[in-house]
Amino acid sequence: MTLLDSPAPTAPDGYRFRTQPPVGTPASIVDWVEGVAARTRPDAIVWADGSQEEFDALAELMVSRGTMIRLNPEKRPNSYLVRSNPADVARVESRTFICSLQREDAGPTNNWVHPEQMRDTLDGLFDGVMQGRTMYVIPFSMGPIGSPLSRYGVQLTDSPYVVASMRIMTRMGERALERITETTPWVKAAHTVGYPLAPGQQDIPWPSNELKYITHFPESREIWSYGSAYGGNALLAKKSFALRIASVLAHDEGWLAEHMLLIKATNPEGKEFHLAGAFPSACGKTNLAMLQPTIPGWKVETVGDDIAWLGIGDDGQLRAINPEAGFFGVAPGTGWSTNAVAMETIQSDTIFTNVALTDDGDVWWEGATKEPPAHLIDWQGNDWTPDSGRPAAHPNSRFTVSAANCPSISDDWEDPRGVAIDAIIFGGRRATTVPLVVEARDWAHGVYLGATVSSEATAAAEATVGTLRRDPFAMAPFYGYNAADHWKHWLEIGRRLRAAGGKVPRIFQVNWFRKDANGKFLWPGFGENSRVLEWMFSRIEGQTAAKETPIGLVPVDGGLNTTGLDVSSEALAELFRLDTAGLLSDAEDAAAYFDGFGERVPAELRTEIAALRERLAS
Ligand code: OXD
Ligand code: MN
Repeated sequence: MTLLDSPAPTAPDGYRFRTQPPVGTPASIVDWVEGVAARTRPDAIVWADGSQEEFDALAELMVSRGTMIRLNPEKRPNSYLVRSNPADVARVESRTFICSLQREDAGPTNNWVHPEQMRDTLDGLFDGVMQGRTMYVIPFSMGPIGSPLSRYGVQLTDSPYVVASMRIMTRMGERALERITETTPWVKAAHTVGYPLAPGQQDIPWPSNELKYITHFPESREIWSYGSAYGGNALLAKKSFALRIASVLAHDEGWLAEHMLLIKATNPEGKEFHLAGAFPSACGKTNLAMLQPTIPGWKVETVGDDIAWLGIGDDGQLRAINPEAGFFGVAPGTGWSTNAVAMETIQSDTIFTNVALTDDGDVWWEGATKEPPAHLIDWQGNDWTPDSGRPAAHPNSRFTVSAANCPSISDDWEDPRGVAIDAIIFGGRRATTVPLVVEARDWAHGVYLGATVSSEATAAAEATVGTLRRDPFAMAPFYGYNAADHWKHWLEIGRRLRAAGGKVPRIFQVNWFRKDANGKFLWPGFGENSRVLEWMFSRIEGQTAAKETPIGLVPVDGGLNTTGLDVSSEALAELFRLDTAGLLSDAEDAAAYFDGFGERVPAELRTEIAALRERLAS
């Protein structure tokens, strides 16, 4: 019996999974699946078709194994809670590798191991690793089915949780497989939880392995992931494909794969603008993607919350798609007062991971409501009360939900041509020095702002508190190649955009997180950020002048709409205060950071630093 004739696992409700490749499946896929199966030796193979029936059967299977808890259908229809192993709760950057042939091609932001050495390691780890389990085959499309900007992949996994999550996060199954022909390029993504089962061995709710490897082979466009079932470690379409591997494809093919949200803003006259924004993790990206403006007449709608693929369209415009189909959002801090749109999005059809369970079968996390419930079961399955002295939900607990569930989803979010970008913004988390908003002087200056995105290190980050953590283009953990080559690529895209004759997007830097001397935030953020968007779009429309400063263009006095805003004039002044000493020290820090990339740093960016220092000094 070949593996492809293996017995099918049967779900508790009697659903029969598909165990044969659909007619017309390219031989390249069948051969690869058989090859991986021969190494990993699963008990069965399932070809995911992406149907609702299949999702329901997987959920049923996981409920019966204790992996999932079905939430109260009256409170949270079609929704589930999953608790991970406490040692498997986040992306593990220290175990993430870019295995390019040359170390320099991975660059200083990445862990590097030679591909041959990594393949030796993986050969050992993957040998028989799926014994006792089912291997699921997940063909998927990143980007709307049929968009010229979309790309394809096939993930193999022994985790039904990953299959269910991939159905929410990507367009997967039959409709994706139909698009892959013998000549369509597709990315290989192999994943295992690293927990084989001996005959008769009882499974556990969240199988994983202490040892983890999240590995990428940029030259052969492959991803191999071992030992984790959580988030970006395991949903390989997201950070591993749509950013790390796609950044390499984009570099080679002349487009951009970016860690950016996408929104459409409509002004009171009905004019639409599209904006792409890069923010490091934990800088309020989901909130901006689902922003509800406080200024009258404005509307903001969601195109994407995490990743954007951008290319120059036939019309010479920079156009962007959201390659994902769902949101994998951080739950804590999401509440009716901070992000009502997200709260509405997750009212049903959501998988929650590592949040707390209420006594009536619903979910809760810190920030969901002002007052915590009197009793909960925490993310580790233990009794919890407000006096417990520990969070009820894990700080990185998540909701996984389809973007189509989002009440603010934009009508053009699946436009196969992509949306035409008017503005690009770069944000970090800076308590000092960086003003609320600055417009770049030109494209090269904008690329400099992108390459130098920074946040003060917090106690949670692996750096000395008070020092700057550089996160160029918010891509530091997600580059598939040398970051300095990415900056060069951005400069090149700028030249091509100018040559194409379309409108070139304006570039802005924002900082919602500046604090006063007492450590209090100067800017209220959330819906009030719409005032900053309004200023950007009035700049684009040529409706408002700006003030030249050594670091770029800022609003003239009264240029930012403050009607109805509860911020003192002193706080406003402080939000835009030019701290020359701090800015000079930032420039020194940026120069030192660039030195780490040596010769690969584009000369234009060195020139930007020199010119900035000169302007600041004079
Ligand atoms: C994310 C991240 O989870 O950027 O999106 O870490
Ligand atoms: Mn992200």
